[in-house]
Amino acid sequence: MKLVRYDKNPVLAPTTNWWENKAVFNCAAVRSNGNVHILYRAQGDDYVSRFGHATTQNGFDISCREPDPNYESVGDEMERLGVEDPRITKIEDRYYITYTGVSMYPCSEARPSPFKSVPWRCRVGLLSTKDFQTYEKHGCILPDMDNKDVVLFPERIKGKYVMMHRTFPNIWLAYSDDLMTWHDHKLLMRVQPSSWDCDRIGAGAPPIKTEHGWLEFYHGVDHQRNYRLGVMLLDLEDPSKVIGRSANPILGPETDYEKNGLVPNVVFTCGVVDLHDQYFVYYGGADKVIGVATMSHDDLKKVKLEKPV
Ligand code: BMA
Repeated sequence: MKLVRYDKNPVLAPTTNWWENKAVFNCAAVRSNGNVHILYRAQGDDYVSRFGHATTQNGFDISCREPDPNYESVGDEMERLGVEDPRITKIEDRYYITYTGVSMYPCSEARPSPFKSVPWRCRVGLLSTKDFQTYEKHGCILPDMDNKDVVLFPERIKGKYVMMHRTFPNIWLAYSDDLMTWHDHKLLMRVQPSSWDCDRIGAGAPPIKTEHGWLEFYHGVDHQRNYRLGVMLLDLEDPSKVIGRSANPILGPETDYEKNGLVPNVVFTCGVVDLHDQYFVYYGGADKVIGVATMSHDDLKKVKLEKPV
């Protein structure tokens, strides 16, 4: 069972605006008052990532798109190369946005990176908003730790806030009383040897509560650097118990806009919306454009799940 691409993809592409003329990709998505808000990562002439904002009413066609960045990080050394890959979770009456703040370690303190190249420093930040116009910056929530792919669960579980994060190359859980200080880090799922998600995995969209468990759309990467999407289901009461994960990917790079862009062969989601009994999966194609693909609730139940090793 696979996601079905919208036939008019991509739904968002670079414009001639200087801050988003190279790439628009990896967007958060959330429903609010009859709209889907899309907060996307944009790169322009300076290759610094900022967030752009667009809305859609039917989930497919863009109804509004702001001409200026909706959010940019100013004056924060830890985010001097920008803010990437936003994920939105509505908790009570606020939208919380987790994202990756990117900079470089000073050469004098650079530590070996897994890719033996630029010593990127990736910190996870937290913002919140009620209206996608004004933002409160809460700061770094995993200090002193290179990390990314953080998603928040939409409600407390057994009294605690819960997040998924990615300590390379696996997906972990952590718990908090206040969304700022995180503890009890616990390995949730490892890469699966010889599988589509053998090299690294990361959470995609914030988990969605279903009668069968927490539904998580995640990305998996193989040794050829193909980024694909799959799902996992976690126990509702104890999300550290994985009920199952996709035996096969539900979306992989097949079209031209998924194979050819700034980074080839990438489909990468940060936002999924439940609309008209369908999951609308918004995803970056080859780190350059945004597409949407859907799956009905009934079809999702047919996705072959297996126990992780
Ligand atoms: C990941 C993130 C994503 C990107 C992906 C593929 O590490 O940086 O923003 O889409 O790599 O390049």
